[in-house]
Order: sequence, then structure tokens, then C-alpha cells
Amino acid sequence: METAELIWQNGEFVPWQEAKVHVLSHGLHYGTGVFEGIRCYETERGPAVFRHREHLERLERSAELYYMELPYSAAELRKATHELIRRNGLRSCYIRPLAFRGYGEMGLFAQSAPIEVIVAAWPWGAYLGEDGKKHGIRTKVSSWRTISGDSLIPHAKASGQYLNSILAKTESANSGYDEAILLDQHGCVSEGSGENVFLVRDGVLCTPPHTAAILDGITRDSVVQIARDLGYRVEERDIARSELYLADEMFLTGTAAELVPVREVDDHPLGEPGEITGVIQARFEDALHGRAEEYLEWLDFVEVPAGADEPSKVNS
Ligand code: PPE
Repeated sequence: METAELIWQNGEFVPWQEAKVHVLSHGLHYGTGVFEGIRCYETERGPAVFRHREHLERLERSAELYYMELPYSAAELRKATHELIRRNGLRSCYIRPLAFRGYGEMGLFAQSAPIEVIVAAWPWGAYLGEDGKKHGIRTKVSSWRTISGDSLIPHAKASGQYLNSILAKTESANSGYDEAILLDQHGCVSEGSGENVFLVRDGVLCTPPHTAAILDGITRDSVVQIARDLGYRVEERDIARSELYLADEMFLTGTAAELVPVREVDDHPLGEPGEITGVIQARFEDALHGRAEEYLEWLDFVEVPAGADEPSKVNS
């Protein structure tokens, strides 16, 4: 992975290589952590964190759902993140806040194990490849069902839950596909291993509802709003597996992945990225980079010192 200079760890900025934990940290053994994936983009007005508030609110909700009390407020984490981006001299980056039970007590009711919090930021390119963003990716329905609300909390973004995503992703990668699509306990489409799913059928966009076993994606929410603003109908409803094969267009959304068209599901070709996908993807990219006036409120601009706010001009 690419690195940066500093990581924010429990209130302090420490050199990247020195941001360490004890091997008996609770989170390492039991997956007791909650995290976020956030992106910061270069804009004309300097670096801007996309939907920062919503991501930090989701982090707080995830912590609450797992009975973890965060020792820092969203305002403190926001400030720390801005400072981290500044100190690392980053223009665009992926941001990973993580809160986990640290060292101090073992066992499953380890209330005295302290909650540790880190925020890291580093450059992370296209999650599913630049080519995938342009020409679409190949997906396969996983033999692993998505975690159900009966046993875990799909709406929380918790570390341990990702073993489910990792099984699905590993299976799809080992079979030569770019990404896995998971079904829920009833056989309905839920999500990708790290993305929400959208279909286009007869000009209407469809995506599984909030009540499904999905992470309530912030990119999903942004894309629903953009699509509706563009005049498209968006239906949040159950999606049958066969609808994936019959879709006119299909795409995935997530912070890391951004908006990625799907060109194949279970060896059924869907073709090159469709028209509606292209229109929404372009508008979404405009929103991310501060080129769409009506979505400027989604951007949390990072103040950078005077003189440092000019992107370095290479080959110009
Ligand atoms: N579902 C899952 C399971 C998921 O992990 C993500 C984000 C989403 C949906 C989309 O949510 P949002 O980012 O709010 O639009 N996946 C994160 C983790 C990726 C990773 O490999 O780590 C991400 O995109 O940052």
C-alpha cells in the first residue's frame, strides 16, 4: 500500500511506522472495532472531504450499536482529520478512522479494555481498477450469503463483520472475477463485498431498501439523490437474483470503489457501461470534485496554509 508520513493515534500524530498496538488488543482477537472509509478530493478550493459529517455520524452509530463509547467526539475527529491531511501534505486521499477495543482485558465482556481510536490517510487509487471504472467489471454471485440481522448488524460498519465480505471477495477473486455480489437469507440481492448495488430496468433505477441486510451506503445515498435530481425514478425495493441477468445496466457504489459499472454477472454479459450509468457517474464525479454547485454542501473543505494550496504542476 501507499503510505503517508503521520497517523493520528489516540490524540497524537505519530510517524507512520510507529503507529502500533499490543498483540493482546481485544479488537485483534475478536474483531471488536468500528471503522469508516472516507475520501478526500482535490478541488479548485483545495482538498475537500466528501460527506465527512455523515461518515463520522455513521462511525458514532456503529460504535453505539456495539456498546462502544467513543472517547472522541465527531467534532474532534473531524479536526484531527483536517490536521492529518494538512500535516501529511495530501491533496486527495482515502481516510480510515478506526475505533477498537485495545489492550487490558480478554474475554467477551471486556468492558475495561480501553477504546483506542486512530485516523489514517493515504493515497488509494481506483479500488476496482481504473479500467473497471471506465469499461465495467465482471462479477459473480457468491456462494456465501450476506450476514443477516439475526446474528450481526448489517447497518454497522464493524471490523469483525468483514470476514463475511472477505470470504465472498476471496471466492470471486479465486474464480477470476473482479467482485462478488452477495444475496441475503431470502435469496434477494443485498450488496457487493464492499459496495451497494444498483440496476437499471426500463429506465428506472432499483436498489435494495434500507431495511435490507445492507450497509446504508453514503455513496448510495448520494447517487440516489443525484439520480432523482436528474429526473430518473429510483425504486428502493427487493431485487431478485435473475434481475441481475436481465438488467439493462448495473453498477456498484462505495467510497473506495466510487461508481463502477458492471459488465457481467455470472457469465451473463450486460455490455459496455450504459447511458444512464454514464450520466450519473459523470454527475457524481462532478460532485466529488466540487464542480457541481448544488452538491457543494457535501464537501468539507480542508484549510491549507497559504502557498501550499497550489497543486504541484508537473509537466505543465
Ligand atoms: N457495503 C459494504 C459492505 C461496504 O463495505 C461499503 C463500503 C459499502 C457498502 C458502501 O458504503 P459507502 O462507502 O458509505 O458508500 N466499503 C468501504 C470499505 C472498503 C475496504 O476495502 O475497506 C469503503 O468503500 O470505504
